[in-house]
Amino acid sequence: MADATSYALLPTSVRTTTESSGDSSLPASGGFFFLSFAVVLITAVAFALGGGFVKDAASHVVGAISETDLDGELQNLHSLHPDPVSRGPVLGVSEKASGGSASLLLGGHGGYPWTNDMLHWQRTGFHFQPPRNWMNDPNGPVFYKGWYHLFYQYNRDAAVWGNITWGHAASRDLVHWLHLPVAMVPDQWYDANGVWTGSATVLPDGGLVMVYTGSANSTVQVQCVAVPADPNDALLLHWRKHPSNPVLLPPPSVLPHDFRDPTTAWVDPSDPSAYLLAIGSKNDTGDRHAGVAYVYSTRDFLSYRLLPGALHTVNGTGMWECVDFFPVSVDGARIGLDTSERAGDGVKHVLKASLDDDRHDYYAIGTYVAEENRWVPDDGEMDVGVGLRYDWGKFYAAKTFYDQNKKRRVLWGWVGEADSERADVSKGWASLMSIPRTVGFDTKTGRNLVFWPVEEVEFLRTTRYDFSGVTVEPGSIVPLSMPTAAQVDIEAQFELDSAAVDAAVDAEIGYNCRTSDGAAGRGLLGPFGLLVLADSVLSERTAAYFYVSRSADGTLRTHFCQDETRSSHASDTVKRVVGYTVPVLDGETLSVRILVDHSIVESFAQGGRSAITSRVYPTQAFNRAKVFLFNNATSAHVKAKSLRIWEMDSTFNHYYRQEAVQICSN
Ligand code: DQQ
Repeated sequence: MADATSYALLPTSVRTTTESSGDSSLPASGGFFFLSFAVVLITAVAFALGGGFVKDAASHVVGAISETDLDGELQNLHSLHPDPVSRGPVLGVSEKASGGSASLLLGGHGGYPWTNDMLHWQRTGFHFQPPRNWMNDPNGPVFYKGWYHLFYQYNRDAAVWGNITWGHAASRDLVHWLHLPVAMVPDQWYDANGVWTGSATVLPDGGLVMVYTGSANSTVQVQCVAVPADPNDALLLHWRKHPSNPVLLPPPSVLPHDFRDPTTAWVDPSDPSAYLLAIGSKNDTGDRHAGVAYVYSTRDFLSYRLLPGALHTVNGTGMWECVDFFPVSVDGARIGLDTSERAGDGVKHVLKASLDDDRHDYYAIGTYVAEENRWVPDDGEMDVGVGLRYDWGKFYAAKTFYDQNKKRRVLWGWVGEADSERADVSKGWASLMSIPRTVGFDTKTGRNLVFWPVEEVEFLRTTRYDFSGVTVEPGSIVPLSMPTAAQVDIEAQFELDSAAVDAAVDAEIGYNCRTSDGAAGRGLLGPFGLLVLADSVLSERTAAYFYVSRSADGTLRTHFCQDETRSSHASDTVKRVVGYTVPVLDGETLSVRILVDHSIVESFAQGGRSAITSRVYPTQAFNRAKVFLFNNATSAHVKAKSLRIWEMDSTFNHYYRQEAVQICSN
């Protein structure tokens, strides 16, 4: 599909600056790199003439599932429903296809004619992904005997969801990984349909226990326990499923396939010899369609007691998958708290649920009243499932862990594909993990969390390019000259010209990223920001941008959005405009950090108050990805007060063997 955008490249000025290189600790002025850029004017129609949006095209597929009995089950269902049916619900969990339209079910034909070079380029350089095949949720992340462990939902047979095992990798620093043999496979009756999501609990003596969901068959989910076969093995290579499994069956009040994904356990504040853990579920009685988090008490992880009531429930939100529940320090005294930290002065609790209905991770901050088995959101209107999200893009089934090594809380999220299942099968893999992000309370707003790439990501920065001080005229684009921008870390701060802001009394009211024209729209005070993974003529580009509007009461509102709609000529990828308002306090400049790593773009606005993740699949920009500044506002000049871009090293992950353990240990 050719992009309908027509614009003329009209260089109006050329400027040179110096910049630093190599050691990223050097100041910008200390290096010898030469920068030149052209300011390119475009007309209002330039962006606006772009092609229409390609909305989500839900794919309905039946893919490669190895167990014969399950195949039989799918066949039966398929004969009842002549239309394609999705694989997930049949097997007791939601849709797992990537969302693009060229599905395997349709014979694997059609769709964009991807070349091997393009598909090969889509693999990332510094994000975690298994060497091959399908991955989904992060499981049981933990720091154990000097190693960070990441387990994940993994199909070792194919690049589509099914036959779920626990993949496993370990790392010294959360960015360089040692791929280890799978930790658990479906080899028991109680997890024959899949070893599903679970969490790790570190015991006071340093021991470790995993509680996970066994999918016994397509209609029953049970909870199971596994422990390290050799607790002295820092790599945790072997796991022993407990002979008492399953340790927990669905209570009579819930449907047996709506009972999954146990959290990390925390010490019961009223009984230090007991642990509590939460499990997500759904209450479909009447027309409630409520998401629910139930809490169980246990002393030995083998026998459990359901506490009366529920930790929390929200009508209309449907099945809560992958619930997470953890304390945050609200006075900013500590960046992370152990999961067992008690509620009280300076400590609130975050409840997160992954909504099966819309595949987004929602959270709220509130008060945990342990003695009443109750959690109450600070703001009822911003409750779980209706308010804040961890990320406004493609990001699901996330899980945090307390890193006792660096005393921080770290978040992993599953970033699925937005291309077709057929393309996933061709490239031989599907899904990435987000960059690991620290999670903390935003002491400035007092209302939200902040998410930020772990500091170890900065060690991957190599050559730095500094474009600070560039002013972008209304309706213009500025190419940023650097050799390649497929793996970069960008940090920018923008200033909107204050005269234009004051004059913009008529700035649009009710702007919404999702329903807007994205980067192609034009308003008095936006959109402006960066175009990444762009080709030189901008026929493909992904925009991370701000848009300042007014609220009904006349105050300014800032939106942070990501526009994927022009990210690829391929029409069988899901492309959307995503994002939401982001708080900007008096005196703050607008700031964004963007991690670009081939087919993933992760952006963090205002120090991480808002995060957006996109998957994009360029057909022109691949291998020669460029970055541009743009300002499509009609009246405001925008100055990039600071703008630095680092090339990023690859993490060159290793497969498990003794030499690799040595290399990764150093
Ligand atoms: N993925 C797992 C389930 C969980 C879902 C199955 C969330 O345990 O509810 O792969 O993506």
